[in-house]
Amino acid sequence: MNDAPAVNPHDPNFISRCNAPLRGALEADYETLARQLLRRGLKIEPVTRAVAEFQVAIPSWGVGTGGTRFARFPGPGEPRDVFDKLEDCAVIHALSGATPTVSLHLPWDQAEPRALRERARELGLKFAAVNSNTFQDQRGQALSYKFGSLTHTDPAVREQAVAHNIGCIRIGEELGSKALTLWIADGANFPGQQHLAGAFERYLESAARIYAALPEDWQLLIEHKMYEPAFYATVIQDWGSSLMVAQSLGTRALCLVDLGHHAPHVNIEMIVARLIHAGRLGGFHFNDSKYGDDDLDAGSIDPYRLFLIFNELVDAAWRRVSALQPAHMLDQSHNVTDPIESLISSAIELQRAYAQALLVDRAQLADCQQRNDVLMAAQALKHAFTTDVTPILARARLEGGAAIDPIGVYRASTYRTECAKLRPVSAGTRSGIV
Ligand code: LRH
Ligand code: MN
Repeated sequence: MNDAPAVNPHDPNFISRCNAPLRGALEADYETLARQLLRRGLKIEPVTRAVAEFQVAIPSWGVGTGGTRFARFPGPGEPRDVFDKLEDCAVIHALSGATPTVSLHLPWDQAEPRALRERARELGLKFAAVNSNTFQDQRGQALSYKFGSLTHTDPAVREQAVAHNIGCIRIGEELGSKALTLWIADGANFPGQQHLAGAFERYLESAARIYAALPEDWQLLIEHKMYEPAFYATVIQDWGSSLMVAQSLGTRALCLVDLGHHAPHVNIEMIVARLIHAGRLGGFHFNDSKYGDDDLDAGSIDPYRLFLIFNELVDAAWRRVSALQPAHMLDQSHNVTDPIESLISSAIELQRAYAQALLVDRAQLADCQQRNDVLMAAQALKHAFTTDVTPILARARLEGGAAIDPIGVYRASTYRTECAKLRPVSAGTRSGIV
């Protein structure tokens, strides 16, 4: 940004100036926790190192204020375009140290790939999976997706949707991405509206053509969703449908789990365990929800569920499950908070769940499970979950040149105020997430 704001939150000197008065207390808390863990036979350093290496991608569509079908209340300094979004993503990474990649959504983030790549490089960012969009009709689009895209009964509409996805792959290649996330809204609102088997077969045929266009080092991430915008049947409605697709397409087709895409009370950590068993867990869209696809901040409603998901990932690593490298991404809609603050704190809540999962005494847990000592088995998980790992998370940030108190630094900076001056208020309270 050629007219840099007065106090730039990603200025390392500013960050270390803010860290200085906090270092002493952090040191003391860290030593206390280290002693506590040592009494449990656990070394703190490997956990801190693992947390420092943990990365999660930021959804470009998450840095602008989100909305619902009722309204959207834009905040000051809304990003005007993908370049403003990259600026905001750079602030999130500078302060959290955990978000070096951005997941773009096309055509929402359409821009000249070389300029995008160059700007990202300047900001120290890279691109994660790209997301296609055949759930909206774009201006000038020939054929409508009202009745579906990859599964539409009209082969010309399916052709248009396949071409769009292949176009996204080509742009992603220029950006250095290595995956396409494929979520489609295709489905029905009424019984009888859609032939359930026929729609799935049309999906498989269309997806096979997208898969065939993948560069050999790319992955196709299939994202299932129970409902919305279809309210009776969604073609890729659950993990079973997603797994069937992945297994029919090929080894580089994997399943992406968006935490908000399940019915309330569904055991998502069990789904994660099954997809790991099948060797098809490709990634996550982390968020939280109480009812539907609420896209709330990760760990804000049910942090124990988030912990149990990371517990499955750490357990698989402990069992040396091969080639398990799920792509971690956030997918949230920030309707009433500053998106930058929500994304910083959400990235940290993922690190928290990961660090806690690393503190599970897996040998003790396995022994309790073997002897059906139910209570002690449950206690083994709760003991880790109830450990306050905040000093580990802050230490990992400090060692990575990020902020001990990232929200404090962000608020002490004048970033949002400067953005408000530079970025005119976007007119009107449009609904929808962008
Ligand atoms: C669908 C979804 C999908 C994105 C969209 C923005 O609900 O989770 O991942 O394309 O949100
Ligand atoms: Mn998602």
